[in-house]
Parts: sequence; structure tokens; C-alpha cells
Amino acid sequence: MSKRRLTVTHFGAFEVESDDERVTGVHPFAKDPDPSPIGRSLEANGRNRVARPSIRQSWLESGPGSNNHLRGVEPFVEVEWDTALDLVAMEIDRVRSSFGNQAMFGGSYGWGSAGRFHHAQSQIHRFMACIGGHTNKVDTYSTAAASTIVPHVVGTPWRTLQADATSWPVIAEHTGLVVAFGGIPLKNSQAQHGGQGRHGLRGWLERSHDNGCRFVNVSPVRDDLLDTVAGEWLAARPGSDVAVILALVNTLVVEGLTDNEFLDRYTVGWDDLRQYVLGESDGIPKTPEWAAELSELPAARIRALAIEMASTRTLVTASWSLQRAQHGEQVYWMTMALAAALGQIGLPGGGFGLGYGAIGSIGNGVKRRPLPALPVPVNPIDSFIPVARIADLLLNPGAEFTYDGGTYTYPDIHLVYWAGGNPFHHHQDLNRLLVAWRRPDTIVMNEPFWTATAKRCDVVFPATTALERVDIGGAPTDDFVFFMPRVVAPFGESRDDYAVFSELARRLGSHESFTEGRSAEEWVGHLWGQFLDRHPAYPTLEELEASGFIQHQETVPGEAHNVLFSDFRADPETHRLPTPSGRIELFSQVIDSFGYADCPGRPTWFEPTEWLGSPGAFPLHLTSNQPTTRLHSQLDHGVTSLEHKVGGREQLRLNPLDAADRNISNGDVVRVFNDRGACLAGARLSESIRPGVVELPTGAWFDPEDPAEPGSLCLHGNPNVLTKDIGTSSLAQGSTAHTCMVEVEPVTDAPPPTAFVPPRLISS
Ligand SMILES: Nc1nc2c(c(=O)[nH]1)N[C@H]1C(S)=C(S)[C@@H](COP(=O)(O)OP(=O)(O)OC[C@H]3O[C@@H](n4cnc5c(=O)[nH]c(N)nc54)[C@H](O)[C@@H]3O)O[C@H]1N2
Ligand SMILES: Nc1nc2c(c(=O)[nH]1)N[C@H]1C(S)=C(S)[C@@H](COP(=O)(O)OP(=O)(O)OC[C@H]3O[C@@H](n4cnc5c(=O)[nH]c(N)nc54)[C@H](O)[C@@H]3O)O[C@H]1N2
Ligand SMILES: [Mo]
Repeated sequence: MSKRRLTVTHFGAFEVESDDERVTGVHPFAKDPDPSPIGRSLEANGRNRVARPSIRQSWLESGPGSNNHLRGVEPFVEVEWDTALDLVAMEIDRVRSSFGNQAMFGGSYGWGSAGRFHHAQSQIHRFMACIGGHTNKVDTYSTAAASTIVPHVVGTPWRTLQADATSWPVIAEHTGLVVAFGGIPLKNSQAQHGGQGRHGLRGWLERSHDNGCRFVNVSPVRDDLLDTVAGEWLAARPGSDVAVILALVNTLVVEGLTDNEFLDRYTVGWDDLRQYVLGESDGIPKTPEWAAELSELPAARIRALAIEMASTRTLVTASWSLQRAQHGEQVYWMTMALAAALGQIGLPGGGFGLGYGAIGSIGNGVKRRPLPALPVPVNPIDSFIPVARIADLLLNPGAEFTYDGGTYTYPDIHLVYWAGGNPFHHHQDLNRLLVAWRRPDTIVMNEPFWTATAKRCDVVFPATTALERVDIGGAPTDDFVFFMPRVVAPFGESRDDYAVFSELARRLGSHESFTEGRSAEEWVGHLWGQFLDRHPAYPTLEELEASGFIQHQETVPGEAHNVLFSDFRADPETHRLPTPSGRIELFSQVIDSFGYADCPGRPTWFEPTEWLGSPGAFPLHLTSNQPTTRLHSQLDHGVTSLEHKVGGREQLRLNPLDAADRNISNGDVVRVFNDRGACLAGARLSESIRPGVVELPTGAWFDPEDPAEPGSLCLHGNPNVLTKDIGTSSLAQGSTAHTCMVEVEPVTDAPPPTAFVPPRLISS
């Protein structure tokens, strides 16, 4: 007898049909107007799973640090739970007592699954804090440059800025022109960390268009903007956005169209920026002609666009991808500066927005609200890395790094513990990471699936998926909260992250502080109870279980009328921004005082070290954007992702002109390469991709032909064998995945991908 139960994922809510053992069907949530096709892939829940605790052979037989170069090469031995737990607890104890807790990296970046209690990152951080602490990470791969620069410029914390974004009903009513750098990609609005009950972006884009709003998509990819809004496509060179925005501001100055009253009253540093824009400080006027050379957009179009922007209610938006590039801080600073020069910040439908389309909630108008969450005690150890510096950390113990004005030292890491992330999907320059990964004595992971990272660990604990346990789900910026029932039984011998950490904590003398005496289900009840104490209007957990979901009463998307910075505009004294000047900082004394050559006191154009402006040996720009058909690497083995592959490999889109130059036809296997690595992919010719650019989305499971050799060909198409592993700048040290040049060639006789083949397993 199959049952249908409602649950929530990062890409939406679904009714999941099962026979208690397997998922047999997936159906969209009735309240979702535009459900994500990724839901269908949940049927893959029972495939590619880790069934039993598994230990790399040399580590088991010869101890920590043995034959680390065989990680990902030699077989695993499947052992009893107690054996694996005893060994890992002993190893944690050895490392913390011999080297100190900072020798353990538990930063464990990743999205894991939806669920307020079983949130893998909170679980591991709580565990690490309870056993004395660990080296942690700060910021995210998504938006490290943004979250570091934004508070310097407008004072507001990044998350608040996102939640307070001007809402779509306001845009639909008031905005005449949206100029979208990086577009407003519908594909990305499928996802929302924590879950999303309603996918509304398509409807809002169409409604704005119907109301007469014009959209301009400045991006290498035409379908970064929905085609039914009939937007204009300006296919600038990737990485040239700062130059284009400087030229827009230059035109406003030259044409006398800057809003000087706004600049006087609400900003500091305009004189400095104006001089830079006019070339008075460096001899280079940032004219449309100057930007045309750099961006390949016509100078006349840049000039006309600036004049148009000043003549109507204009919203300037920038996708998150723009700041995941070298000098990513500058493009956000300059976007805010352009909006300030236009003087429409705080007016309905004007100003700027950062990340419309990046995730589903931006502009939905739902005020951020606290939801129940597993408490994570303060980490007793203050050692940390900027999140994307993981390979630097492992390779360079004792080296110094800068971050947001401070100088810090990388500790010497002996043990890495990961839960809820996939660094051999998400990190840049995977061949460099492969070398770095050999350094620690021990690498432990909780993971449901045999991912590339799981295959490269010493100990893998099989983790349950969200479909296999009870929880509460929802995002603080969504208008629903869901009950997450157990839909299927735990696969094989898998256990919840909570159970794994509870048992390790018991062996390390921290069981009481980690568990507080509660089982997992008691924790869920306890967290909901605490939430009810603060919000008594909500139903009891039993009622929530019976109804499946509850919609928050206060804000319903569609009725929300947020206007970002309207208070500040109305009264800049009472509503001073939390910056040193209380205003928008177009020049920042604080950043200037850091003395960074690569991030000075005002927004600045820097030519990327690799880009179409100076192609060198690798003539094509690679955009490794987010995948339409899965969530990062998650459910790459699901039907939605598999159907999209070309000959079983990730799809590489390229312009027919570039394909013709290289004798590449639709469906060919191609080799994508540069001096950092190479992968195979399946070619798809498309007029939607700007000439000179190729698109290979992230998330195909990393699949080196020879796992023993860093640098070997990835057979499946993971773009991170090609990307560069340097920080955005000395300020944020964020990921720079989008600064990457490659060459592409057709290939015959390519070996088939093996990404979904599990490792060799030996039963003990
Ligand atoms: N080239 C390039 N690289 C990029 C990006 C880019 O634009 N270009 N984008 C970057 C960005 S923005 C991000 S956010 C990262 C994403 O990187 P990640 O968040 O690391 O990617 P996911 O594939 O979501 O990995 C989550 C892992 O958690 C596992 N998991 C799911 N549920 C559970 C659970 O309950 N318990 C445990 N223990 N594990 C669980 C999944 O099976 C999966 O392996 O990638 C980054 N990498
Ligand atoms: N379906 C799906 N949705 C997702 C995710 C997923 O894995 N799957 N991941 C989620 C996560 S973790 C994040 S952080 C967000 C990320 O959200 P974003 O960072 O906005 O997403 P991307 O897809 O990397 O980039 C958006 C577009 O920017 C364009 N672009 C790239 N480089 C440049 C450039 O230099 N200039 C200009 N003008 N445009 C450029 C590319 O064409 C790309 O399609 O997406 C979220 N949404
Ligand atoms: Mo992200």
C-alpha cells in the first residue's frame, strides 16, 4: 500500500509517495504555482547509498595517516557501527590531546538538507563546540565578497539586506526599467535554503512586464532572463561589469544627470568617486568608449542606457555570480554607487537589489523570522578560515592570511570532519584540493551517498536523508512551515547525524552537553515547544503533523510592500545607516585603512588576471553557473539531472560560431581544458550563449579517469577541475569560480563516465 506524505526540500515542497521502503512517486505541493522539476529526482533517494560504516583499508589496518595518497583509490572495509565509532572517537581524542582542538577542521561547508533540527552543519558545529572546539569557517561560497563588502558600504548585515529587498509587488507597480547584471535567472529561484512553499518569480517577472516594466539582461547567457518578458540582451564580456557600471556613472556625470541632492545628503565619498570616474585621479576617464573596449558593448548603447536609467524609475540588480569572481567586492560596491548616483534609493521600485533570482525568496516580501533551530554553542576555539580557503589551510599550515582588516594564521590540521557538504563538488581547482587532501591524518564524513568526497575519506558514516526522519522544515524568509514526516525507512544501516554525534560525544565524555538528555524526536518537540512559547498563535506539533504545513499569518507574498531603505530616505538622521558616517559610503575610510592594493577605499576597476580581454592560451571564458536540473551535486543521479546530460556527461553549451571554429557538432563529446585540469562534457550548440563563452554548470559528480593521479581527466564534466583557487581579494577571500578561461576540442573514443560507480567494498 503506497502512502502520500507532504515534505519540504530546498527546492520546494512535494507530496512523496512511498511503500515505506522506497519512494514510488513525487507530486507537487498544491499551493505551489510553479513547482520545481527537480522534485522528480527524489525517487533516487535509495540509489548510490552508503549502506554501512566504511573505513579505508590502510587507515583501518595501519592507522591514521597511512597511505593518504590512496584516499579515493583503495577499497573500504565495511565494519560494525561500534567499531567505527570507537575508532573515530579515539582518533578525535588523540588529535585534540596531542595537537589541540584547533587541529580539527569542522567548518564543514555545504547545503545538506532542509530540516530545522537535522541540519547537518548545525549538528557538526554543535558537536565540535561540545567536545572543546575546532577550526571553523566564516562566510559562504555563495556570497563571501557580498557579505563582507556590503556592511562597509551600507552598514546593513548582508542577510538583512536580502530579506529587506524591495518586494515584487512594488517593482511590478512602480519600476519602469530593471537593469539586471547577471540577469534574474528563473532556474536559480527554484532553490531556497531551508525550503520554499511557493515558487513565485515567474509570475512576478511576467506581471512586471505586463505592467510595462522593461528588462535589460547584461549577461553572457540570454536565458538568464525569462524569454516571455522579452528583455533586451546585452552580452557583455564576463568580468567587465564594473567597467560598464563606471561608464554608466560617467555618462550621468557628463550629462548632468546625477542626483546631487541625494549624493550630498545620503552618501560620503562622492567627490573621490566622481574624480575617478572622470579620470581626474588616474588620467583614465571611464567613458562609454573606454568601457566598450573592455566589455564589447557598443559605447552608444551604454550612453543611451544611462540616460534612460535617469529618466525613469530604475532598479539596478546584480546576481550573486558577479561577486564569485576575482575582485567580486568591486561590482557590488559599484552597483550601489550607480544606484546612489541615480538618487532613487529608498523610492518605490528604484535603487538597487542584489540577488533577485539567486534564490526564491529575494523580493518575496516575507520578513525574516526566527524559526526553531538546533542551538549551536559558541566555538571555544577562535581559529577560522574564510570558507573558500580550505586548500590553502591544508597546504600551508603556519602561513598568514588577511581577512576584512585582520591578519591571521592557518593552523596545522590533523583531522577533518565533514557533514552536509561536498568539497569535491564545490571547491575550485579540485586537482589542487586532491593534493591538499593528502595532508591530514584523518578525514571523517557523514554522508548518505557515495559522492566524490565520501569516496575520498578514511571513515564514512552512512547518514539518513531527510525523507528518513522526522523534522520541521522551512526557511526564515518563506511564508510556510512544514512538518517533515518519515517517508521511507532509513537505508541500510544509516543513522541520523544526530545519532552519530551523540554516540561519538558519549565516547568523548560530552554526551550530556551534546544531547541534553533528549532523543531526536524529543528535540524536535522541544524546539517547536520553545517556538510556541514565543509565538502562541501557531498550532501544536501534533496539529502541524496532521495538517502538514502552516502558512504564516503576518506576511503573504503579493501583499508585501517593502521598499529597501525607505526609512533612511525619509529621515537619514533618525534612521542613520550603521556605517561609520551613518550614510552610504562611496569612499570607506575603514577599508582604505586596511591598505589593500586589491581592495582600496573606493570602488575600482581591476582587469581580471584571466578573461576575454587578454585571452592567452585558453581563448574561451567558462561560466560554471548553478545547474537547472539539480541542487549543486545533489540528486545528480536523479532523473531530472540524468535526462539533461548528453551521452551521460554534463552538458556544455557553446555558441555555434565557436563550435564551427573547432569542428564541434551538437552532441559531440568534447574535452574542456586549461593549465589546471581537463574534463569531458557533451556539446550543446546554442545561440543563447555569447560567442567566446562556454557554459558548464556545477554539480556533475567528479570522476577522474585515474583517481590515483591529481590532474587526471574528469570523465563526467565537473567544472571545478578547471576553475581557479584564489580569493576575491585580501578583504573577503571569497571564491572566484567565475574567473576562468578554457579551450574546448572534440574527442573521439572517450571512456564512459564512472561517477556513479560505488567504491570497492570489503565486508569485515
Ligand atoms: N565552479 C563553481 N563552483 C561552485 C559554485 C559556482 O558557482 N561555480 N558555487 C558554489 C556555491 S554558491 C555553493 S553554495 C557550493 C555548494 O556546495 P555544497 O553545498 O557542498 O553542495 P551539495 O551538492 O548541496 O552538497 C551537500 C551534500 O550534503 C549531503 N547531505 C544531504 N543531506 C544530508 C544530511 O542530512 N546529512 C549529511 N551528513 N549529509 C547530507 C548531500 O548528499 C551532498 O553530498 O558550491 C560552490 N561551488
Ligand atoms: N536550480 C538551482 N538553483 C540554485 C542552486 C542550484 O544548485 N540549483 N544553487 C543556489 C545557490 S547555493 C546559490 S549561491 C545561488 C547562486 O545564484 P547566482 O550566483 O546568481 O547563480 P549563477 O547561476 O552562478 O549565475 C547567474 C548567471 O550569472 C551569469 N554570469 C556569470 N558570470 C558573469 C559576469 O561576469 N557578468 C555577468 N553580467 N553575468 C555573469 C551567468 O550567465 C549565470 O547564469 O543559486 C541558488 N539556486
Ligand atoms: Mo551558494
